[in-house]
Amino acid sequence: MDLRNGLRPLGSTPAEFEQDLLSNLYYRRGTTVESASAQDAYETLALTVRDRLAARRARTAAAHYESNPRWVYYLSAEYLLGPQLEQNLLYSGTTELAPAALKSLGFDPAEVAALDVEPGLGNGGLGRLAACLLDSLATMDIPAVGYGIRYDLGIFKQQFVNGEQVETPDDWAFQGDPWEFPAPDDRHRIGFYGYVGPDGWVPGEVIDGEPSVLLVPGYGTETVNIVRLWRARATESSFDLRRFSAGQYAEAVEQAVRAENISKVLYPDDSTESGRELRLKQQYFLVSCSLRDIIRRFRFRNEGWDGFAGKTVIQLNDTHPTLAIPELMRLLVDEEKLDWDQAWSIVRQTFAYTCHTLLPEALETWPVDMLGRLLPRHLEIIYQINEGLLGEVRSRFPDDIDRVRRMSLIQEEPERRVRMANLAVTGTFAVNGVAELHSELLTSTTFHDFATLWPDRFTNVTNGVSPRRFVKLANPGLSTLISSGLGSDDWLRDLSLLEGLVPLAEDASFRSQWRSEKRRAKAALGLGDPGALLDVMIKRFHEYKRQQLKLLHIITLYHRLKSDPGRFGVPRTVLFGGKAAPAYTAAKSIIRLINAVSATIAADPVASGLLRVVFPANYNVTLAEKIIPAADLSEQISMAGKEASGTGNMKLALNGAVTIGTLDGANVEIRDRVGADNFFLFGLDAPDAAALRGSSYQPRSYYESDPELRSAVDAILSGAFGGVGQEVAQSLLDRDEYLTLADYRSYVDRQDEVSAAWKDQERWTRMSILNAAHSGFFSSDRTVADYLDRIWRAAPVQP
Ligand code: H53
Repeated sequence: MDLRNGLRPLGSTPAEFEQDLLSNLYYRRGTTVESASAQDAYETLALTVRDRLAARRARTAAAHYESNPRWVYYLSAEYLLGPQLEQNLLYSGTTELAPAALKSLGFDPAEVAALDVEPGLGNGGLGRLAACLLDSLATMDIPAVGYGIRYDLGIFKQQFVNGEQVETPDDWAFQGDPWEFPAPDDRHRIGFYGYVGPDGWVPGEVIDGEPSVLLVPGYGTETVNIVRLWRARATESSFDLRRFSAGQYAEAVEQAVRAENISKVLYPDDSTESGRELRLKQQYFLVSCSLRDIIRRFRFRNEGWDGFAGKTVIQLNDTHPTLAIPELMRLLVDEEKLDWDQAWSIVRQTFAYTCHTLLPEALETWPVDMLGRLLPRHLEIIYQINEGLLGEVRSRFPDDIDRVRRMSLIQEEPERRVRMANLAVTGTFAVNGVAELHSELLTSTTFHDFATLWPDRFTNVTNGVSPRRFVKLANPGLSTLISSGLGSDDWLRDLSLLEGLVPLAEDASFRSQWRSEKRRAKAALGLGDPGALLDVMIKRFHEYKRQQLKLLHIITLYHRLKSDPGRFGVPRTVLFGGKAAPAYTAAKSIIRLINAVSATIAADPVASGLLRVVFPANYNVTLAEKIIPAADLSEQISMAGKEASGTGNMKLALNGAVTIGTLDGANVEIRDRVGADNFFLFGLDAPDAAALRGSSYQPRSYYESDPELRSAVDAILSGAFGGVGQEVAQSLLDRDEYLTLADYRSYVDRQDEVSAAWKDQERWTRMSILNAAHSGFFSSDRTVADYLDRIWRAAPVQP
């Protein structure tokens, strides 16, 4: 069947688009213009736009079928795709057509657009990275599928009640999701629990995984790839009619509810291990459904197993999908009857693993008991993999018992647990960190033993971000200016072309237009004085990221305003955005204290117009797209050696924010590229920070010897900010795990230089332009190119 010739082309004139809208409104929404609600109009628009992408999808699928290519499969427990409407309008070339057609049918385009809900199926950087990589894979015509979970409830909504974070559920698809295609016929049956009998695993519970497909269009190309998100469904037999008839209504659906709970909620913990069985179930559910699907797709054009690893690379996004390794072993050995060695060789050639952290507490481990109960056969397989691993270690390093203990897939003390990161390294052909520094630290610390045993397995792929979403869509004004400066919009597909802006930094009229765009973005945020420096810290709340350091700086500025105004600097608006994991008490205390400091400063006439702290609730991709274009200063102030990469740092630099930061994660590479003169560096580097942590660090000595630091901490302790947050100051004095006090002086002094630089607006604008000009490297297209070159080795297929 040749789909290329079989499809009626969809309209491309305004009249035709309007016709398509109308027909969707009648035939698929079942209503009329006169009686349509804004929601009807939104869903109709989404269907009309989706149709255009679906036509391209059909052509893409046909081309893929014909060429039987090598596939990239991305397995991720999280995707933060961001709002879909604007992106899909842009990628389908209907950004102008759509609002015109809506208007002429009597709808208000702005009201309709406001109904687009972002699917918040991720926590932070890792989930957003997955979305940027999918965008780039499609843009670069790489045959790829993303696999994930279609959580009913995404990342919680954040509200502030008396300054405290309160979480409410995010029922994002309550009205339905017009962008997805449910595919109930592609269900797979998944087992849990049970026992291992003579013929293999006999599960004690089964559920169905049902996929929904979301379209992932490429920019400036025909390709439309897909992401498949699995939803847990009870099997037909799980409704207990007998109990229902007996009036036991809750009991009758109990089994079904338990089954469907698996895809109920995204776990809102970021970089910490939750240790809950339901999360382990989710992980197995994701990998088992996805592997069956991958094998099904392989079978379309291929037979046997010899060609599998040649046609398939499966990227594991962090350890969350690591159970894919024993699961593929089980499928090959138990179901396909391959011998162990052949199966292991296929597995080892198929998987690759990206590690996203350096925090030891974020490296997942699961209790052996729990894993063995939930997945008895997988535990056996893990033991067998471990035997092979430890055999290799013993033969390379005879009598090195300590090394064997460290590298084992099983941690013995204080409780027996399976180390998922060790399993991921053992079962893959490539392991990468996400920034140069991070990858170096992985091989020198976290995975040092493994890097000694298998040095060739380790590599780096520095993260990147989509310039389509984070420049073009988020910042249309600046995008137009960049295109006019460069003479074309080719930079959207080759971000290295931004280097062409370098000479324009010396052009006064270009600088003035650049400043106008910043001011316009600030005005759109509604932050009052657009002349004030907008100082932005947007990211998850975590002590290692050190929002508390920013807070000490704010309090210091406030104290200077009151007692030493000559040292204050320039008018500033400090903007925070971010959520704390619901169970992370210390991070929630910091949020509460920020809101309290904000209120105290707002109520003080001395500060008015000079210093403001704003903290809009519920930071998400939608809000990020509004904040990033407006930012002047980007806060990347984590303790060196803790942030794996960061990607907000890249988005902000690309939009002309100047960074104040430590030598951590990708900050190092940003500074190398934009130049030391255009970056405000402060603080201990990773080796010095590690050394100080390793010695007997005395936070109190910094407090005692620095009067400004002392008065900032004392103010919190004395209850000067609504009487809250004392525990934040106390923990800084007592422990200060992330060296906040050690870096305080260097940070505050650097901030004084920021203020001085801001006073010279021409100088600042030059720095801002140069930041954007030299940040082309941080495109996720380059990231994908590096993955292709170092790990994936897949080639483009053009529809
Ligand atoms: O992944 C980002 C990094 C960032 C890192 C983050 C991350 C998560 O969002 C969740 C779990 C995890 O282990 C790491 O913290 O530094 O930029 C994408 O690589």
